[in-house]
Amino acid sequence: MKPYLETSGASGAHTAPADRPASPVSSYTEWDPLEEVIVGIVDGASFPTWHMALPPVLPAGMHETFRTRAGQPFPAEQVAAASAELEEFAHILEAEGVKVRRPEPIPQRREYSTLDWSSTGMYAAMPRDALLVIGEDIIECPMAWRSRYYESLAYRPLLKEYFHGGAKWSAGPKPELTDAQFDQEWTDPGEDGPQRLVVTEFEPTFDAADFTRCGRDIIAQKSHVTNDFGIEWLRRHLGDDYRIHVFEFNDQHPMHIDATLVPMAPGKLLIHPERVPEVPALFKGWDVMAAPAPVIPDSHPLYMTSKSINMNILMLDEQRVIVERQDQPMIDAMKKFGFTPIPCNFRNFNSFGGSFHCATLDVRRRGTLQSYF
Ligand code: ABU
Repeated sequence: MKPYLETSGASGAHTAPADRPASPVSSYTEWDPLEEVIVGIVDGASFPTWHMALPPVLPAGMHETFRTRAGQPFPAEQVAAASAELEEFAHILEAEGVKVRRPEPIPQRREYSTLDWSSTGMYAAMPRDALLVIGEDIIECPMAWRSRYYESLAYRPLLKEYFHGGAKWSAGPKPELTDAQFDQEWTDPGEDGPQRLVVTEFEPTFDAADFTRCGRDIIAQKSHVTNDFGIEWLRRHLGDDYRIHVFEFNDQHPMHIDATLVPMAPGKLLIHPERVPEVPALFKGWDVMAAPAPVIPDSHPLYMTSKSINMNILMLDEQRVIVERQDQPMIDAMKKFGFTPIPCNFRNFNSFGGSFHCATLDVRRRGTLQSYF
C-alpha cells in the first residue's frame, strides 16, 4: 500500500503525495450508478436504555415494550429472520455488480457512561443514520440518541480503510447529550398541533438520514434528532460547493427524511402523500409520484417505524430500484413511473425501523458533482 502521508524536511511537515489514489468514497446523489455499499447487521440488536428522546418517534403501541425490555435483546427469531433478509439483500446487490461491505459487531448490551449519564446501545443495522457520505467525505454524525453514542464504532475498520485509501474522514462535534439537549417539557402536540421537536439547540446534533443528496443541492429536515445547530454545522463543514435546503413536512414524528421525500433520479421524485401535501418549489418541473399505501399487515411487528417505511427504497442507478418483495402496489407503481424494480424480502428487517435505504450507506457511486435544479 502507498503511504497516504509523506514526511519531508527537518520540520517534519506533512505533505500529501501527488499520486494519491482516487478516493474509495465518492457519492453525490441518491441515483448515480452504485459501486460499493455498506449493508448493516442486526447482530446483538437490543432494546435501548429508555430515554425521553424515544417516545416522540416510537409507534404509540411500543412505548411500554421499550420501557420494560430496555437493555434486553430483540426477540431472537425476529433477529434471525431480519439477518436472513440482509443476506438475501447483500446477494442481490452483489449479483447486480455492487461491492458489499459489512460493519463489525460491537457489544450492544454493555453499559457505557459519560460524565452525565449512562446507556446501553441498540444495533449497527442502519448505516444511513450514523454516517453521511457527501462527495469524498464520510462524516460520523453527532447523533442525538444516547443509545447510539458509540454506534459508529462498528464502522471504524471500514472508515480507517477508506481513509488509508484516500477518502476524507470527518466527524461532527461529539455531543454531550445532557438533559439540556432535550426539551424537558416536551409533550406530544397531537396530529393537528404545531410541530414540536424534542431536541433543543443546546449543541449540534443530526442523523445522516435527515439529509438527501441531489448533487450540489442537499434536502434536509429538522427532526426529533436533527436541529438547526446541526444543519448549520454541516453547512459550514461542506462549504460553498453545496446548498442545504431545509423543509418542514406534515409530520409530527419526523426522524429521517427517507420515508417522506425521495429523489429517485434527475427529475423524478417520490413523495409521501400526507406528509408532503405541497411539493417544495425547488422541485418545479420534476415528475412527482405519490407513494402507494403500504400493505404491511397490522399484525406485523414494527418496533420503531410507521408503515411508511414502504417508500424507503434504494436506487442502484437511474433505472434499477430495490423494493420489498411483498409490496406489489409499490412494485407496480415503480414500473408505471418508468423504473425497473428488483424485489427483495425485507419485511422482517422493517420491524427494526428501516428498509433498504436505512440499511445501507452508498459509499461509492460513479458520478461527479453536478446541479440538478
Ligand atoms: N428512516 C426511517 C423513517 C421512517 C418514517 O419516517 O416513518
